[in-house]
Amino acid sequence: MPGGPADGSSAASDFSVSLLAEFLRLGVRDVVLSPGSRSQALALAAAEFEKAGALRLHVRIDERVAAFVALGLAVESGLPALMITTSGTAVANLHPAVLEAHHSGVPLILLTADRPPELRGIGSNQTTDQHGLFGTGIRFVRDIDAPSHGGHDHAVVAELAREAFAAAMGHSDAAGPVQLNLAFREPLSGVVRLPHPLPSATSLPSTTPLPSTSSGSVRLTAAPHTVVVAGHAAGEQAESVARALGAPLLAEISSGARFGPNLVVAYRELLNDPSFGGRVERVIVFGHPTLSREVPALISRPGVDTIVVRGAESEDYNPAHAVGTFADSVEVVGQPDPDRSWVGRWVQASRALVEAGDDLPRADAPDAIDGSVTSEFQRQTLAALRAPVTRRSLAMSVWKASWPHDRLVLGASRLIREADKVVPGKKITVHSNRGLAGIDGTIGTAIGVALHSQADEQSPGVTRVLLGDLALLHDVGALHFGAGEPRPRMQVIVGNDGGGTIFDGLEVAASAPADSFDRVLYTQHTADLSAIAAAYGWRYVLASNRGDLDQALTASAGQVLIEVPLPR
Ligand SMILES: Cc1ncc(C[n+]2csc(CCOP(=O)(O)OP(=O)(O)O)c2C)c(N)n1
Ligand SMILES: [Mg+2]
Repeated sequence: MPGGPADGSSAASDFSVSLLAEFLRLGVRDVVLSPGSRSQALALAAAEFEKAGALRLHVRIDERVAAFVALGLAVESGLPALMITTSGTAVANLHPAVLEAHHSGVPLILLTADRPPELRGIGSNQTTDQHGLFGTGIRFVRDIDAPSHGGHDHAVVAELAREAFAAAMGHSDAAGPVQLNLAFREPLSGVVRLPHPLPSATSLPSTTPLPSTSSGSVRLTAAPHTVVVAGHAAGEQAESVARALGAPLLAEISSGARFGPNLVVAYRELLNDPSFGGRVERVIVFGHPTLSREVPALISRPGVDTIVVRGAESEDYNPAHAVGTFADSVEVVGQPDPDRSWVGRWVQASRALVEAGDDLPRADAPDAIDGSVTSEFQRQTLAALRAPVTRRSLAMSVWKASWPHDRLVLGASRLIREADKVVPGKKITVHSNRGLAGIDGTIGTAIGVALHSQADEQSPGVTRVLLGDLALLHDVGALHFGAGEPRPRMQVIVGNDGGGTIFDGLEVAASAPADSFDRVLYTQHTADLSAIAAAYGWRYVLASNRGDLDQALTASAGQVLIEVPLPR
């Protein structure tokens, strides 16, 4: 240890142990890191804590992937993961996940290593202005000078960790990302001395958000022509409020409220119908609606009274600035709408619309009386299995294969919308990065979700990721697991239509020159997905028909990339 004390210790390592220990006391369990010199004290301390069984460590070479893994861990656990990086562009690579966490209210604690002040601003290698790099996308940032030989004050370090943890958890504001920019001087690491006993989360502060202030609480009574909208991450309360009001429930696929007797799957069509959407007078919104144009159009319509119940998001949902009331919480008082025909008509009309659009070839069961299997039935079954996969049948197959112990992560673009249009109610955990709806980081996020949901070795679940081909290519580096990294059970299901076909549905597809449109929007590719799978050690399945797809979806061991060819 050049320049260090004779006992091999270093101020950098002692400080790092103290800081990580305090985060462990606060309840943090997962640490994600990418390699680097300046951050070595934090990284080596994390490695020793992992060996001692005090935390789970996840190492990724790409900071962008690593930060999305941390985001997924936090989405699944409700607790911030620590994200450790070295200095320079490494820190900038955290930015996409930081912005997603900021907009969707997901806790994240960045520990970014830096050079001390005397080495900044003089052209030192790998040194930039890391304080303020994330601008307004961060809840809390502290620039901490390098720990020195004289030892650090444990109380000060503990207070720093507590402040960062509380800010990330949203104890006084919305939950989100925080940054501790930590300078380190030489020697950058030394002997790691873990505390005894090892820290554990005995004094864990509440991990649930603080109760909302009573001033922001709104009492709701049933009123005619009300609908409840459940956007992303709305949570189960949206469903219970819809039931208590006797109102139709327009629940997006990642709302956490897509179930129950009042669910209206075909909400887009019905909102466009004057005898349904045209009659709505009051809208109660939970979560962050992003998947349709119809919901914001409804709220923007004059005469519609909207109440938005605030969730984890950093911004209040307010299309056309037309929302009349924002509430921190709601309570339903009184009886449901006595006119059951309002909700009944929505639910029935939705069912009829979904059934009418059903493109699945049916193999009607043979007459159950004698159990005989007719050749006609066999023929129909075979035809159903051999039918090509459509976006709709892909969404339905993935949905049908998934159960409460599984996790489903949906990429941004067409497939989440297609799924949102058709899948029936089912209480399964669905995540999608809807804070900014980026096509980046989908696989990394899903790996974080999978790692946490399968942390208990008894957990039987599998995490399925359904995404487009460009979203896959964007985050292909997330498929890489370094030696010794835990590999969760995962199915990455890629609907491959050769490029970004969501743009085909926009007005520009008709107005722009076809060749230019293809070059700059569709962005065709011919990447060999089987070779990509092989390169990263994933199994590969080409599912060209519905039978192959259903078979692949039910074989849940290991890591598999399932390619589903789709027409443009
Ligand atoms: C990081 C990021 N870059 C660009 C976009 C804009 N964008 C939205 S959808 C899309 C194409 C997605 O293509 P693919 O994943 O193949 O899905 P498809 O539309 O073909 O179903 C793009 C580029 C985005 N949302 N996020
Ligand atoms: Mg595509």
